[in-house]
Order: sequence, then structure tokens, then C-alpha cells
Amino acid sequence: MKKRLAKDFLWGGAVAAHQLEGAWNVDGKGMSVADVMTVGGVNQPREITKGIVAEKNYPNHEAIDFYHQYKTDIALFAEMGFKCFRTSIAWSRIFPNGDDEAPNEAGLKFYDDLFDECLKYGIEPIITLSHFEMPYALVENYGGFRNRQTIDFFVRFAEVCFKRYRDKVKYWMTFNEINNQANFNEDFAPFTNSGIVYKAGENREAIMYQAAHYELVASARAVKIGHQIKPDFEIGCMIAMCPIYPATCHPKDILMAQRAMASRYYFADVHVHGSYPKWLINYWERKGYRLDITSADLEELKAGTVDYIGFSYYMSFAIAHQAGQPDFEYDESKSLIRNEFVEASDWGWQIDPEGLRYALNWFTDMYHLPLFIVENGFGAYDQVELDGSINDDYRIDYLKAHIAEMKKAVLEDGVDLIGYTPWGCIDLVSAGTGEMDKRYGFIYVDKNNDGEGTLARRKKKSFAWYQRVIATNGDSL
Ligand code: BGP
Repeated sequence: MKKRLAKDFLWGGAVAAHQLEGAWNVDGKGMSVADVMTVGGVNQPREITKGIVAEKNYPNHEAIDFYHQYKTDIALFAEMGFKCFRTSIAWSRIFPNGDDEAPNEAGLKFYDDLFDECLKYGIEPIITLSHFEMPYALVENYGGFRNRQTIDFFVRFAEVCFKRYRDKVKYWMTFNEINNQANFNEDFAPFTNSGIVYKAGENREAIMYQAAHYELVASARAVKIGHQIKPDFEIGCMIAMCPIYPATCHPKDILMAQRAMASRYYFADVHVHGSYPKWLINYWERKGYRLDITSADLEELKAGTVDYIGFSYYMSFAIAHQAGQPDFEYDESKSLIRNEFVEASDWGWQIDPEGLRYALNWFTDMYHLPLFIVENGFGAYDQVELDGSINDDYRIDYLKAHIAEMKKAVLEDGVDLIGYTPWGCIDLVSAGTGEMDKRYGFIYVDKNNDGEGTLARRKKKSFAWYQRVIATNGDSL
């Protein structure tokens, strides 16, 4: 049994371009899906507008202005001892309209400079290609991933990035949290994952399965091309992991939880095995869904399986069966229940460190691949004291408990784990609510939900704590 994490364990932090870069229309960048989402709140969903409406507040337009301030921010990450930094490439910086013939050189140059800045400190860039940032013109002109043509647009983008950054980036992921769209009865994930805007009366579930299929083909084709460009690229998928526990040991609750897990995580089956599970093929048949899945698609899925599984972990879910539901159908917006055995954050996210150990073991048993925790963290309100300090002990407690479970999974259970990048290592715009006040960072950014503030950076108490965690390779929590 190992006593310590591997020497080359990748400690770092994670962000996404649209949530921190700002500069939404600078140097040739096109509008992305994130640019038409307004600020929301704990109980108020973000509004998705048709194009930009003058008087609305779009928090991603400026975000924390990382585009202009990245050098000071990377220096702070280096001071914390980061070995890696996960961010994404804003698709609409490279292809402003998505279907452009040639990439935007100014956009490509920005990421050259950003990756050079990381490498200068020995920080390995970990790159997501599509993190809720599809060019908005693809939504307007093609219906996003409703349309088979969008596969080609994504693959062209991926290929340009693989070639351009082949000597700077080794670890890639194709689509961030691709499985969020399993929650097809809300508007947010289908839009951010796939650029889908539902029309009244449509069969949302069938459309979701079709769009997800096109994305899975796009991912597989990109993985194959990436490996041709550089065989030692490590190209992974990215799954939002919220384990779904049965509410009780009632056999119907057990079956319900099993079906819910299968519905939420079949995406990983396709990424890893290159094929669809039998239950899902039967389900489509039972529902009468006739999807556009060709035999050439199925070959592509087989030819582009991933090298590792990147995943986010924030919380676990629980589920109970409902009377009169013989087929155990999973509708995330209706089926989940509150788990009385765990606490929750101010945003209702259930705090469950042991669920992370469970998730690491579940993925390992299912897929036998290396894993990478590319998001984990605690969104909370922070208070700046009169002396300027920010004592975020609640965040330290959350991370400490999760890292402790992560270590058990690696050291006691033998899980093969590449690294750990807590989410929002610097405060940024929340994806779900658009708030700035839902903070995750080790570094505070002076800006509030109304967009007011100096954007000044300030270290929180957790900064020194995480610095020590990294310096001791996780021995000192
Ligand atoms: C994940 C996303 C991130 C991030 C995080 C926290 O779903 O990949 O982009 O935002 O969750 O969520 P939120 O910002 O809604 O608190």
C-alpha cells in the first residue's frame, strides 16, 4: 500500500474562459452562449436572451478581466505552488462565428501567451476545448448540436488547437460536463452544453439524446485526430459526477437509483467503451425515438475512446421511486430528493466528502481508467473584515474533508488519480447563477453581483492553507 501521493501528482486549480476572461468582444472574439446569459441568483435562474439586450446585466462580459490581468493571477497561482492550471479555450475567440473558414490569429496568440506564462513557472496547462462557450452564431444559424454540421465545426476548432499548442499542452478534455444535459427539462444545461433552445411542444428528451450523440461523435473524432497529431497527448472526457443514492433499501428505490445513475453516466460509457449500453438502445426503441445514428458514427465512436476520465465533484444526490412509475424513468428536475444525512451549502448543494471516495471507486470499477478530479469546491459568501482579511474556514473545512477522502481512495483503495484542481481557484462568475458573490477562490476578487468593484485581488486564509497542502504533497491538511 502506498503511503504518499505520487511525486508528480498534479495539484492545481480550475477555471473556464468565459467565467473569468471578460474581454467578450475584444481582439476579434465573437459572441458565445455565455454572453447572452444575464445575472441570476440563488432562487432566480439566469435569463437566456436572444442576442444582447441593451439594459441587461451580462456578468461574463467583463468577468474578472483575466484577459488583461492573467500575468498577476498566474504569479499568484505559482506562489501557491500550482503544478497545473485548468482552463478552457474560448471557442469564439478562435472561431468567432463557429463556421469561419480561418481561425482568428489574435485569439490563438492570447492562448500562446497564456500557456507560455504558465510554463514559465512550471505550471502544466490542462485544457478543456468546450466549456459552456459555443459561438452564439452556431445557435442562431445552425441550432447548435441539433445539427450534424456542428460536429465538423467543433472538430475543426479542436484540430486547430491541437496543432497550435501541441508542444505546450499535453492534457486535454473535449466537452465540459457533457452529461449535465441529462437534465433536459430545464433550459440551462441544454443551452450551455449543446446550444439548444427548445421550442414549445418539442420532445426535449429525444432532442437531448440526438444532440448528445452528435457531441459524442465530435468528441471521438477529435480524440482520434488529436492522437494522430501527437500520440502522447492525454485526451479525456469531462463528466459532472453527483452520485445518486437510493433513498432507502426498498428494492424499487435501488432500481430507481440504478436507472438514474445509468441515465446520467451513459455518456462516460460512450466516451470510454465507444458504444452505447444495451439498456439505452432498448429505451429509445420503447420510446419510439428514431435517432440519426449511422454505422459510420458507431465506427467513429469506437475509434476515438478517451485516455482518462476528468470529472467534477461537488455534491451527491438521492432518489426515491414514485408510485405508478414502472419503468423507473429518470427526470432529474422531478426525481431527486433531499438527503437528510448530509448538510448543504447556501445554494442547496449537498456536502458529502465520502461521496468523492465513492465516486472515485465507482469510476474505477466501471471504467478501469486513470481519473482526474478537475473540479471540486465550496461556493460561499465571503466577508472582508475591517483589516482586509478573509477568514474562509468553511472553505478550508470543505476542501480538507474532500482531500482526505481522495487520499483514502488513492492510498487505501488503489485508485489511479492524475491530479486535483479545485474549482474557481480565483473568484469568478458562477456558471449556474451568474453571481460573483458565490465564491470559490483562494484569491478574492473585489466585484459584486451588480458588477461593482475595483477588481483588486486579495489572498484569503485558504491561500496559505492550500499552499501548504501542495508543499507537503497533501500530507498536511
Ligand atoms: C460546474 C461547471 C463550472 C462551475 C462549477 C460551479 O458545473 O463546470 O463551470 O461553474 O460547476 O458551479 P456554479 O458556478 O454554478 O457554482
